[in-house]
Amino acid sequence: MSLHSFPYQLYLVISEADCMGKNFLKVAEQAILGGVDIIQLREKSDSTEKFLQKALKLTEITAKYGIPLIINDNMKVAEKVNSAGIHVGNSDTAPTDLRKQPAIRDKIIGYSVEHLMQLENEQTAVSDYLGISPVFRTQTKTDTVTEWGFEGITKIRQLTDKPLVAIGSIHLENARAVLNAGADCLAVVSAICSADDPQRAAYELKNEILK
Ligand code: TZP
Ligand code: MG
Repeated sequence: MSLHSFPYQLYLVISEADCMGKNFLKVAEQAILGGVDIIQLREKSDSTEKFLQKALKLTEITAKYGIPLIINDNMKVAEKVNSAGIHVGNSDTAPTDLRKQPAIRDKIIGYSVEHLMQLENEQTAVSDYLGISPVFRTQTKTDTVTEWGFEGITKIRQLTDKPLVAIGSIHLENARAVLNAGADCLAVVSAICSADDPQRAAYELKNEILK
């Protein structure tokens, strides 16, 4: 059962390191001004305390613009900043367990699909959206399993009605094809975080989605 609708089309996944020395809070704000409508903070190597401090600062920006903030795989941080949601992978805390946590149970839960078998388990059923991870191999995250490609998106689309968030080497040139293959939402890291002008990069991607 999903608790939330998912009316988002351009999803920024951000970490400080992926912003290449730029201020990640500024990048996030510029991305919002360009048209990003949901943001995930993904800090894989920070202590919980450091992650929390970043999340608190980012919350000031997302709250200012009314943009949902999703926390990657850290229940404590998600709880403390009262984020809109949490995103987990196939080997993180299971969505069914997240739904049992009082502070988490009502949040948006995103779940990455790395194997087709996951579509048969109850984890997908209790999630609000599924990440198709990765659509294409990417330098941003190298420990990936299946490279889904366009065919993989279409196959998953046929197996589930859940909102599908595609991630992995998505940029302006392949954005339309990823949507046409069956994705509902595009998630990007480098297409926005390493752009010279993150606001413009977000604007162009959003424009492509809305075409
Ligand atoms: N999960 C699957 S691929 C990926 C994540 C977090 C990184 C995507 O980064 P980029 O730079 O948009 O390819
Ligand atoms: Mg994980």
